[in-house]
Amino acid sequence: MKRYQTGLLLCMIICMVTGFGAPAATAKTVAVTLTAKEADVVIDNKGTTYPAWSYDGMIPGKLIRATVGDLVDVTLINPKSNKKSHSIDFHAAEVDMLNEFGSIRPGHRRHFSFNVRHAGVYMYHCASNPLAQHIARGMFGVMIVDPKHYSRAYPKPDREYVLVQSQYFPDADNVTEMVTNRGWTHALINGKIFHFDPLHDGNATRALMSRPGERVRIFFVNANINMPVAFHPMAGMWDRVFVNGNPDNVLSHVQTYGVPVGGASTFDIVSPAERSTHNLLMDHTMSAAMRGASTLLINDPAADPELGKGDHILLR
Ligand SMILES: [Cu+2]
Repeated sequence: MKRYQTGLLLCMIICMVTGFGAPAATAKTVAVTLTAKEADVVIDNKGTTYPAWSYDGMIPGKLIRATVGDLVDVTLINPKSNKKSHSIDFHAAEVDMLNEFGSIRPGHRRHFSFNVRHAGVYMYHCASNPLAQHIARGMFGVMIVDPKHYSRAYPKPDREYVLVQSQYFPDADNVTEMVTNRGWTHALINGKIFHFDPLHDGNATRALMSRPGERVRIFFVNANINMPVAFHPMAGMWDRVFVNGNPDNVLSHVQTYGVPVGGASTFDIVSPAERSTHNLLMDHTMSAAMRGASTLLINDPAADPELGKGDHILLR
């Protein structure tokens, strides 16, 4: 009996340390209210403004996080003060595009709900006409659907970050340029050019951080209009890539992995434990990398313990 109890205790400790079995989820309702906003936002580290359309005035919109089996309960508000019709299209939803994803005029709201059945990282965006313009002007965001349990194949990470890449078209009314992939001058990461890259932008003040040897999980979404992304961690390797963010779709030790337009994947990187290092998380497509699509990851014992945890996963 004593041996049995000791074994059970050991198993519980191992489970707690490795994160196996956590989180023990019961299905819940995740309530989300999003308000379409037609207002200027800042699109670079020096304060340039742009006449955006966005959810709640933020590019990307708020991070929505649910667990497999949850009900996501959505309210979309299009205030009377707006000029355009707007909508919301969740890539995690299996519904009716003409119903749930339909456009609403200024002064109206839409309410619907859906169950999330598949773990992953998903884009959401406005699907109103012209689609290219509503996305290019900033109406997109990220939903993470966590699996019910971590496992050896999908371990609990030490830190998590959300990165969303998009194309910047300064001429906000030129839909032809957006559709034909001309006229984009820069790439945005979480809504700003070189947002977290002080190496390539003297006005950048922030970077991603981890301690050496930590497992850092990047939830990466491609919100471009026409450009696929070749996501690469300079001076490192993706320890694992979870295609579409699903723990069942695992690849090991990948140098560069493609993320299609409107797609997303989850990328784990583990830096050497015995030294401080830096990685540049970049789109290896040079037209994007050299115009804004690179992010510095600093792996240092003095890393801010708050970054990549709790509310500090989608940095702005
Ligand atoms: Cu819209």
